[in-house]
Amino acid sequence: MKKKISIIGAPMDLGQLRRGVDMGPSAIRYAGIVDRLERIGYEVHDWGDIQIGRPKLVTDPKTGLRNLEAVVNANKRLAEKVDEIMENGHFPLVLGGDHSIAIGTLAGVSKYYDRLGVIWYDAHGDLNTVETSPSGNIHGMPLAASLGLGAKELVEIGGYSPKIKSENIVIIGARSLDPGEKQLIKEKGIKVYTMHEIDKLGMPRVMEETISYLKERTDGVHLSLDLDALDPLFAPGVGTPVVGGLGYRESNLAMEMLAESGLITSAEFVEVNPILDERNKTGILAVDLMGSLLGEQLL
Ligand code: HAR
Ligand code: MN
Ligand code: MN
Ligand code: MN
Repeated sequence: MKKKISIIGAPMDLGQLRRGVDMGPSAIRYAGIVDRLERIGYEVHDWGDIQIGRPKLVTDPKTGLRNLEAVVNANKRLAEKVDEIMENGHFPLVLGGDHSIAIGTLAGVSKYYDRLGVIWYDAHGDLNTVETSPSGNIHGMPLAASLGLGAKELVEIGGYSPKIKSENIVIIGARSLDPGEKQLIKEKGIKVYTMHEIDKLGMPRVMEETISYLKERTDGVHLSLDLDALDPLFAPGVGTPVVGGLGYRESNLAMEMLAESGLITSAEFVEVNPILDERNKTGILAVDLMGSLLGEQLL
């Protein structure tokens, strides 16, 4: 694990319809992320937030895509910043923002690896394209875009594609997949632990399998953690909650096992929406998970 962490905020709420997730980075900082990581022993650099602006909300009448241009522009800026963090040899920790920002994060990170792995910890697959999306919301598309599928403006962010290969992805926590996403998962043979498998195997086994699967085939692993992977009981401050989700300890254990593995080389925490939250419960949870991921010891 690198000793220096650089935090970058992406206050993006244009990849979906509910305002407020742009305040996610503030809520996570307010919950004490910098102190928390410094106490573990890291040198922490907070790079502040990328500029998103306040563009007029638009839906493309032909494709149904929402706010495409603004999402693309913000992701290009994020990709540049993440690239700079990588260039400096720091561990990039990206704070969302809705999940559309993963396109920019991966664009910034992936060029530093030949075989980047991704753990997608999420209730959703985020594998929609223009054709399969039920909503036109880009936060339902970042994993597909990173595979090189979907609107070319999204796919080409960072100037290269694809960022990742389907065999280097593990999705954990899925329980709300659209028909087109299910088809794509089968077609590409993407490794998915749905809630069903997690219930059956238990989180320790799921993480052991995930870690050994990625260890043998990748040269770096990005963790993209959508707070809606957790049950809304623990993470009420998200835009698209889905009941029957992962537990508080279960998720901390997953992060602790990742810390022990030394596998993770970059991370992002997304979809924290303080407007929908209860006393920053979800922001505080996010910081707890980051502490576990980055090696905080209980004893
Ligand atoms: N699958 C749905 C869509 O494409 C819902 C998107 C999911 N919301 C998220 N992403 N928070 O994980 O619109
Ligand atoms: Mn997501
Ligand atoms: Mn690469
Ligand atoms: Mn989600």
